[in-house]
Amino acid sequence: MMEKSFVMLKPDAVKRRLAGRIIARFEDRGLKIVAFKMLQIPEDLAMEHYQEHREKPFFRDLVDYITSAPVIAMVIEGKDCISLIRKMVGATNPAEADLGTIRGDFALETGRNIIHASDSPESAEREIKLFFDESEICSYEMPDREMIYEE
Ligand code: IDP
Repeated sequence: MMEKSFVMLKPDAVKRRLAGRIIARFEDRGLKIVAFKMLQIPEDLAMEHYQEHREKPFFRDLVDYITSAPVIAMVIEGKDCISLIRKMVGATNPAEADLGTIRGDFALETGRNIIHASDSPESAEREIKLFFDESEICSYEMPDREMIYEE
């Protein structure tokens, strides 16, 4: 099924100038970027985005980290792409992430794990709405679509 996922390059990815290489992995795989922006996340948006973690001991550090510098927020579309992108991103703790995953190749610690990706269709829908207006989500055909999908 065609899905949209919310993907965010965190401040450490931006400051370490890894954005191009990370984005290329999604493009190379055949996924389609349908929305894209750089922003410095305000504190209230950070707290809303990570609301499920508000009682956790690391919550304050997480909000400070995610608001510390600009992020690159994206909506990526593709067949069953929510779970696919989670696989490409790797485990939350980069020290445990498989080599070949984004976290496994570019990061070392949980609190500096460089990228966020939605973990379910419900969270994707919620997160896309938090960061993008409907008018910011683009629709276009990939000319090589039939080279990527069987039908
Ligand atoms: P995920 O980003 O892989 O979905 P979650 O468990 O949803 O992982 O946690 C959200 C984010 O909170 C993580 O990506 C990481 O930045 C941060 N985080 C999670 N657990 C810890 C922790 O134990 N210490 C510090 N930061 C954490």
